[in-house]
Amino acid sequence: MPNNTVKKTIYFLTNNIHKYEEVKPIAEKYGFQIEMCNDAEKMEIQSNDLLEIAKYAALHAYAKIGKPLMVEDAGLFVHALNGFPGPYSSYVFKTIGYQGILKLLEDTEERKASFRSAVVLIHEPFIITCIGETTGYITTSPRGNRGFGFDPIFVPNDSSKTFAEMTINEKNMFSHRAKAVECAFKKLRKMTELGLKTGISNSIDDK
Ligand code: ITT
Repeated sequence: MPNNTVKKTIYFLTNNIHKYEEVKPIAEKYGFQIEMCNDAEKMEIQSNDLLEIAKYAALHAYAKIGKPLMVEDAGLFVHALNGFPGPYSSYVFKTIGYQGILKLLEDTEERKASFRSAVVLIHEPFIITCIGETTGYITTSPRGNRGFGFDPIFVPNDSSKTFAEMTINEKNMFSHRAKAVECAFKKLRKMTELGLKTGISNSIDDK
């Protein structure tokens, strides 16, 4: 294989098949293919900052795997709960679930919430970071059976459907993850094209 061949596979460090399915069409749109990579090795530091968590996990995994990879960390931030569960969304979902969030908001009219996503993509010599945010509100009861996590109780602004009532394509038109991932692949495409033009393509060849 010639030296300047750019292999376009990015390993996505996640155990969440739904996240993979949401990210796949976006990566493809920019000419990359993603492969799900078991995140058993994923180091999750304790931090209030999603990007810090994702950065640490990506660098740690890259040191081990040495292949182009992406980490995406997301969370639900509920305004009336001062941003809870935020970076603790995974644990909160596993313990009290979305029913627990509905219960905490039972007598609250303030339903505003946002989903945030932090993406870290490493493709030597580039380290790309992007943030995506989608604001909306928490419903009073769950609706829809698609998606995962808090999807049945979140309605993004400018929609009447919860994420769980949307197809993947529809969710990608609104979601925090789609915004962050789109930003990351757009930057990566720009940088790899520039790399090819300027002759630094060898350093992004993951053979
Ligand atoms: P990883 O293996 O990639 O870490 P995960 O399911 O743990 O997958 P995150 O850490 O990014 O995913 O997200 C933490 C939790 O936040 C997740 O378990 C969901 O409960 C919730 N969440 C994140 N993104 C969501 C989305 O798009 N829709 C609904 N819930 C979401």
